[in-house]
Amino acid sequence: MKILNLFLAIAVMTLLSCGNSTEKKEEPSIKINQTPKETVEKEEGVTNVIIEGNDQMRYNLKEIKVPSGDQVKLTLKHVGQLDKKVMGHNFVLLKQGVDINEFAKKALKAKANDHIPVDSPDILVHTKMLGGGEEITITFDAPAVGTYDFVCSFPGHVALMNGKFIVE
Ligand SMILES: [Cu+2]
Repeated sequence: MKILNLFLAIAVMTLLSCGNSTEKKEEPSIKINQTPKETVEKEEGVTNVIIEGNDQMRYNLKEIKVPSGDQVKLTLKHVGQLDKKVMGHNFVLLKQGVDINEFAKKALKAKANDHIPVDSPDILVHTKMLGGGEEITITFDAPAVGTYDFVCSFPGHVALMNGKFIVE
């Protein structure tokens, strides 16, 4: 009897593992169907830029290159889950010659305006502050040929969240 029980147990386990393996095989095909590839239509004279910010206080881009004379359609996506009060992200493009740390000090004080200093002469363009799961698109004309700094002006983020915006 004992041997028969053991045999049955093995048979059941084999059946169960077979069941699992067929389930696993189905997963990839479902995933492929659920994630259609993002298609960005190429418009003449328009450069699309998608930049992400995450819960680890990072942008996914360190450098953005744009041809001069183009219109820039920039989308900022907060791909994290944290609230904007604890892990807010924005995209602030600064004028040439502005020190990013000096700017961050001014931004720190501008809490009432989502850390964008009101009427700041340092800023070319900026997005609003986003929390996890949010995104926003802004459109602007590429500034003159040159290299510019972009930062997130949320308190403490500038050290990790900065990069170069290059117009060429
Ligand atoms: Cu940030």
